[in-house]
Amino acid sequence: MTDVVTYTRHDEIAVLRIANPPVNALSQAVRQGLSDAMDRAESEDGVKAVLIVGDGRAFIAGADIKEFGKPPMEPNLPDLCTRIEASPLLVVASMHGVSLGGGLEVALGCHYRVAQPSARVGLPEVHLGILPGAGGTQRLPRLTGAEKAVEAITTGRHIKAPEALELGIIDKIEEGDPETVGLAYARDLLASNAARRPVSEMPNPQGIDWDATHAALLKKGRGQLSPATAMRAVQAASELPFDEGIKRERELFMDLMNTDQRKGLIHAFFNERAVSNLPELKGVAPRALQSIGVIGGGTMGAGIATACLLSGLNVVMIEMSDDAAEAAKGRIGGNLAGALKRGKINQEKHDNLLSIALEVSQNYDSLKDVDLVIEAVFEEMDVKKQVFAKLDAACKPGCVLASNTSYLDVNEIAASTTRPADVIGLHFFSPAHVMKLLEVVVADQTAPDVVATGFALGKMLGKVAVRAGVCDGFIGNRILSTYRAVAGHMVLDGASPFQIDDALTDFGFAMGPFAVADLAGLDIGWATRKRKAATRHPDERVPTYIDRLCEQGHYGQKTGEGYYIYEKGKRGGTPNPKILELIKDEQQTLGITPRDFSDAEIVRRYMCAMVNEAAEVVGEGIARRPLDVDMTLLFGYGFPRYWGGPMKWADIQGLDAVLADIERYGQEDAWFWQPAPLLKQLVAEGRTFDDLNKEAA
Ligand code: 3H9
Repeated sequence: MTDVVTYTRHDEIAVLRIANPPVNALSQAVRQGLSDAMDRAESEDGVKAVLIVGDGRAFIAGADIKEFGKPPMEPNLPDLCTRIEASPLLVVASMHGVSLGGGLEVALGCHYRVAQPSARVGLPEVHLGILPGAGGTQRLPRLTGAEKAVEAITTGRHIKAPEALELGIIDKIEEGDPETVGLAYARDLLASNAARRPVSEMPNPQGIDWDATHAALLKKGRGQLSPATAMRAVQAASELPFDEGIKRERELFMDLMNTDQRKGLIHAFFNERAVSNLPELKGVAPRALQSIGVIGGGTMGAGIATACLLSGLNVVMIEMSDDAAEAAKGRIGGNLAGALKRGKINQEKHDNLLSIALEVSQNYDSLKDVDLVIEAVFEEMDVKKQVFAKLDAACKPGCVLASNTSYLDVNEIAASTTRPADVIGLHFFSPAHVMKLLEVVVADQTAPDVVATGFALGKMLGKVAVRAGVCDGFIGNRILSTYRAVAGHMVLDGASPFQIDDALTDFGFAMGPFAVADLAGLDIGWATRKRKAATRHPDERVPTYIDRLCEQGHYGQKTGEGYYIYEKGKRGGTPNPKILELIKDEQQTLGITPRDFSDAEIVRRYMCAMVNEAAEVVGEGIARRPLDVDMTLLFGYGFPRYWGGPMKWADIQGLDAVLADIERYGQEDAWFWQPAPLLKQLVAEGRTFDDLNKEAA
């Protein structure tokens, strides 16, 4: 036996307790321990039943994801589940916290399942790019029917105990200490002579329209393979005897295990957690946070205030006039009404947040007690400096002064106060109560405990917080402006914006860059082009055809016309034929003969531009690690999670191949395609971005 599984006897019942913190993942030692303990229970006189329980906060959170990609170690999990189910003893699982993936599969290998009312179960493997590979796709549908199993397995959602009971996944709900509850249940079962009840012996579930479901899942997954493949495994449960179904599940599991998508999704899983774990903050305590000031109640400020209120923080919002204050209250009220509608809060909480936790004031003195204040006013340096001067005068010593600027120099803002060590950038993404990304922008003089406070706030708000240094656009917007630029170059050279958008959504992006531009408002890019015109390098290629559309007052979705035409009441837009005419005019003026682009070339150029700029950002220390870039793009820019992020994508392609393409593109446009020194260095040393992540850990 191993020390992560303990064995105790309670008369006729052997209790197998798993203690593998933090979440009882099924490492080799746990699998071996369970297998040995089953042997022992079966060999000891007088044992009639086995009870499996988990120690700490969960029953079992699944297979040990850290073992993926390493050589397999016996006993494997599918065999362990079969072995448990085949036991002549009565086997019971008592579940608390989460039972996920292989954890639920172990429970499904047991003959009976009892759970705490607060327990949650699920098969979330598709989010890791794989499928339930220890019998889950064969046993779950025998309990729930095929349709419900397909839904649960392809969404990977957590199912609360009452619903799990209704679906037949568990047999009983009972509150109390899991071991006590499990023992009582096992005793009752023994007393009533309950028979062993192997799920594998239950009838095959009825079939559904598999091909239609498969096609729908592929479409919904935007190229993600695991949900549609997992469905094929459930199909096997319906059509094949159990043993053959298990074999089919194994084949499909191994197919997915060998995909790049699996590597990308597991990279995302671990780095979503690692990103907020900064070595520099070890041992640094954040400042206390109870009340937050928000300056400006526009869409961004109202979103930030909503996020803070929903996380239990008090908010003092500053607006400039009665009308603006009313409008801000209305926006926050609208956001909270949405949370109420979605069941995130109840009516009483909703009312309290609006009437007690929120104060809207026109007087900066109202900020005298807040612990942190976030400025979300107009994006202009002079305006920001005026606000920070007022904050400097009004806020208590130790209050953190944050700017939500998306590209302005936080050092300059900090220098306009008497306390630059307390100043930081907290860059939220709109809508701020929904979007997960928070860039924590650290200026030259920001104190370590202020950085720690930025991360603590991110955690309280349920955000993925990423450390960024100061530069124009920080991590995300700086990289965005580069890959946005290459899309513009491809349009000038002959690819249509619509082909580019389609190629990139096929690659897995939530939206293409031109549909995004329409959503954000074409006037924003227009203003930036005008602002930067005077300082632009003569070799920089900047398309101006879209300015013609802006001059006519067409700014994208908000005016009904942009790259696409938007009809009221319809979702999405249809390509605007005017755009192609405007592009043709510009090509003629510039003497460009348009050429064809394949979708693959479009994606390659777009991604190479993104990776090259990202390598600059890491090389300059704006992002400390490649993983910081990956998480920024995943959580703020709609980058497909199953690629893990642009740096992971580049590692998978091979950095030498990416560099070779950048150098080749550089023969056409040497100004734009300058290989990043870090990329060249890594290729020369035969290292990857992931090597840098590991070195920084
Ligand atoms: C599977 O089961 C395959 C089988 O079907 C077939 C096999 C043949 N392994 O998230 P947290 C770590 S696939 C290893 O911060 P929370 C996590 O990295 C698996 N480590 O806490 C973190 O480490 P650190 C299917 C794991 O309370 C720490 O635990 N199961 C695993 O917010 C705390 O995690 C899943 O996909 C694991 N399985 O959430 C479940 N799980 O402290 C994945 C967690 O060093 N896990 N860790 O950063 C989760 O969804 C959440 O972690 C959970 C806890 C809900 C459990």
